[in-house]
Amino acid sequence: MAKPDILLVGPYPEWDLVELEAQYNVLKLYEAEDRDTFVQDHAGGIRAIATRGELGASADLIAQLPKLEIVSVYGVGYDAVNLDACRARSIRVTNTPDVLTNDVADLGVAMMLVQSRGMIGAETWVKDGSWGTKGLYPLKRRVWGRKAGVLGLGRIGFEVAKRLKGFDMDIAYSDVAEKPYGEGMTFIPDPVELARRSDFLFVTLAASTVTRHIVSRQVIEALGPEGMLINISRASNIDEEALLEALESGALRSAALDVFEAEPKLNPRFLKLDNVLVQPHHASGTIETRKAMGKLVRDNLAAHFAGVALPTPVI
Ligand code: 8YV
Repeated sequence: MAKPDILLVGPYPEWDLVELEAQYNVLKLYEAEDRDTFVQDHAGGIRAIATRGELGASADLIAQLPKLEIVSVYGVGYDAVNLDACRARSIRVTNTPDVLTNDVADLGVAMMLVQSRGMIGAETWVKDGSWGTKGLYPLKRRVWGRKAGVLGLGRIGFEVAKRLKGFDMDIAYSDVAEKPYGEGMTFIPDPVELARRSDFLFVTLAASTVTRHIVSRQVIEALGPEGMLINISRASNIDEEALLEALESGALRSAALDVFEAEPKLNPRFLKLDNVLVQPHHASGTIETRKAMGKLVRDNLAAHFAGVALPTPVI
């Protein structure tokens, strides 16, 4: 029996590619010289899309694939998949939750520590000889015992909060409703009020049209000149122009960001700032977790083509 055609939107690690190519006829969109022609040439046979969280599947791409049955996302965020276009044609969508939760939370907390304690600059201080010529490294800011806000107490937000308790931090959170598992934390529905009472504000909520720019200019101003913003969700959750202006003026003390609008072509203004820790969208980027994500992508595809329940359906 012929292997089903699947469209691979972005590159997967070799260990995933080998497994996929054993089961499917993998069409690599990202290697095509002319993507539109490539899709048109193969459209009639493509039954599945395998994509990445940040790449998704647009309404235009979905419309070009008359035989499409499923979109399998390598990532927990499916905001770049046009769900309305999928719903209209009963196209299934899956993602890879849970397997990456702890890695993402780990990196978010690490980013807070590295930025607040100035560890990137401290390593330069040693390596460029400043320690010997200029003496003691400038004092930075404490983390333990201070106030943290978690915007979105979902799986990742909860794991961030769990880690912050280990630093004896005073933790509050915002979400659409108070959470039964939020004991020991203060529920503050309004993101502006959450920012006002926080020294460190983590953005951990799933991105959607509803959450776009939820970290508004007002939230950023409320976090203020002593505050730090940590984003391990999606850039769309933040008004990036307002963030840049606040960082450039000192209205916001600092930020630690793993995601950016138009990444990897992030706004060059970020690169001129010394109060921002920039990271290349690698919060889930460990071998262990990416192998688990790849397997979940394949398990979802296999379940679909076997006609059995999907392990991690979105729709
Ligand atoms: C993924 C992410 O690793 O899970 C998501 O939604 O953004 C990342 O954790 C990335 O999408 C893989 O390309």
